[in-house]
Amino acid sequence: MTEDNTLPPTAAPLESILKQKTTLHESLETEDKILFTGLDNSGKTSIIYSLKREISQIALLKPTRQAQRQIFKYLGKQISEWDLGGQERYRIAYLKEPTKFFDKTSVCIYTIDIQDFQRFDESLSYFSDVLDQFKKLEINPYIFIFFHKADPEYLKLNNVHIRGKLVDLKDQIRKFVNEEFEVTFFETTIYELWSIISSFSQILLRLYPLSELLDQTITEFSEKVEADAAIVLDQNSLVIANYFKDEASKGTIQNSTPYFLTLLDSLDKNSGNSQEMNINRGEKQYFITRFTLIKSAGSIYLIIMRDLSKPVIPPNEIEAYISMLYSLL
Ligand SMILES: Nc1nc2c(ncn2[C@@H]2O[C@H](COP(=O)(O)OP(=O)(O)OP(=O)(O)O)[C@@H](O)[C@H]2O)c(=O)[nH]1
Ligand SMILES: [Mg+2]
Repeated sequence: MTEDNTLPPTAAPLESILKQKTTLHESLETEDKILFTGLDNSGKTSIIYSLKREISQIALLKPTRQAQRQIFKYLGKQISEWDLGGQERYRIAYLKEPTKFFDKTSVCIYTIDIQDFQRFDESLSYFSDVLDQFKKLEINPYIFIFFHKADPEYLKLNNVHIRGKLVDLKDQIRKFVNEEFEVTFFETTIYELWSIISSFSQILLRLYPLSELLDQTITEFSEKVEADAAIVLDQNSLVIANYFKDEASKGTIQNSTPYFLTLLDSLDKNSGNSQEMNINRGEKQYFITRFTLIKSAGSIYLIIMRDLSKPVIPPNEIEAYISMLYSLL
């Protein structure tokens, strides 16, 4: 894993470079510390790999040695992520030096392997130790409990049993927390990447305003697919997020947008389920798609404008971006 400190490409217009440099600079200064802690083998490092979409690495994982600190970018934010190896000897070491390991934590993600009943008491006891460190340091991080390894197959076979156990665990955790911290529970599994992405997006929404996350993700996505402009609109044509490489691109896409929306809607009515269109117009190619969010009945439109010379956007890039939107909106 590498530190991601890349600066924006020099080809970008000055305005956008300045904007990004400020953002990068500000976020480096105010970078939020996210602590992943919990017993050994509970899945912390696997969760981090899942967030980075480095799933293939999970099969090769070894127990994490001591504390591993990385900076990584997620939803356009620089996150300082601390993965505290959970083996007992390390846990003892962290508790001896709370300032070094626990101080300045904004978010604490505590993972519990829900398939490992035998170790629930041990996990609760360490959780209580971690809370004590925060209290000692007089900090008040958000606490997120990941009930991890909530694999679909496992839940199907053990649902009744596990539900009872999780209710007990939640009660005990709330008792420890004693309303001194804000605590939220998630069920996660590496077999449903979505469970991890959506939990993490909700966590970031506690730290940053939604508008900021939307702006940064569309910029990141547009640069990746070499778009001149991109717009996300809701069904009332209200702009949810947008990116323009320059003023000319802004003018071109804004002029074309009403035409595309009408076209997409009329196509859809006449020809069943066509929710995607590729159109070449002038020197530009446009990709337009419409999708529905689970939470609201309305549609969301994504319009991307690129130079005609660019190759087609890989569908998985579009899917990944739409997944981000799903998890944020
Ligand atoms: N069934 C299942 N196994 C998982 C899941 N996530 C991780 N694992 C497995 O759990 C084991 C431990 O995962 P790690 O990510 O190394 O655990 P860790 O918490 O980082 O452990 P330490 O580094 O020792 O603290 C690995 O064999 C993973 O493949 C999951 O969602 N479901
Ligand atoms: Mg680990």
